[in-house]
Amino acid sequence: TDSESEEGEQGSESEQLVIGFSQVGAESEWRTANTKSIQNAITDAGHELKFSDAQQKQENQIKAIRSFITQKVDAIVFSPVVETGFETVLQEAKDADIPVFLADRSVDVEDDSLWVTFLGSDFVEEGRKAGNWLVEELAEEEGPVNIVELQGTVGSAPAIDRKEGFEEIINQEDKFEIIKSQTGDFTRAKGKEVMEAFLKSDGENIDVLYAHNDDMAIGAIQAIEEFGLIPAEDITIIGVDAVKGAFEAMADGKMNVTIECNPLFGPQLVDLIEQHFEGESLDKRIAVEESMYTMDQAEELLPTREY
Ligand code: GYE
Repeated sequence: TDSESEEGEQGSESEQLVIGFSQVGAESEWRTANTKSIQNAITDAGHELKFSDAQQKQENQIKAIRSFITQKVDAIVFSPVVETGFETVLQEAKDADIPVFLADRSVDVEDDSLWVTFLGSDFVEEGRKAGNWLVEELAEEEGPVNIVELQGTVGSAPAIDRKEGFEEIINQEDKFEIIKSQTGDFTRAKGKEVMEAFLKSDGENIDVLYAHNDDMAIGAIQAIEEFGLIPAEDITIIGVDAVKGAFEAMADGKMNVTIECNPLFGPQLVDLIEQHFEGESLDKRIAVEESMYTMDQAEELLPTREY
């Protein structure tokens, strides 16, 4: 009936928005899944998307946001490459009355009125999970346990926080030591290259690799094999993200554990944007729920993984 269809229209009445999305880059499997999830959620909800890939460079993001402001978009979705240095451009967005939604990574600015809400994972907690897994796994080991660390992009929230959470846990026991720590920029190629250098200088002395994401761990696994050591046996391998590539590596017995970081929050993000435009006030910090997975679960879970 007429009245029903009117009701139906009212129910889905939310405003059609033009949304500018400044993404970090395409550095990892996680990132490609995240980009798709956000892009699809925006267009599936009937909004118009303006997309910009920063190729892991802050200056590109600042330019993209300025261009969104000039184009008078309704809202800006922003995943900052690094934490600092965004005050000016965020103030420009605020002055133009354009709400900014932080997705995935946060910024380190004093004035938190510069964005509406931050939807992302708790990276410190992920680091703690990695540390706790290791402490338990090597409980019988006397030590010293020599750890090498592949950090994410320098200055990025996940690199800073995953390091902090992991250290908080392993520093509670004297036997653990991080003997080398360097950035692999969240990419396979860089992860492999830096692991090669670690192996060259410390080779057989390395007991554990803690990689801030799976892509770097996967690159490192290749380096370890080429060096003549057995990944997950000679060197315990910890990654973060829980992407398909990590499940494949674990199913092959080449990687020990991955801490989940869920990139598929596009629909949740679009809900938040719509709620904001409907006049609701949002929490400043909204977390994505996640878990962790070990080698023995990999084969069973692999077919169910969506990213
Ligand atoms: O873990 C990594 C990506 O910001 C959580 O960025 C994200 C991280 C993710 O490149 O793979």
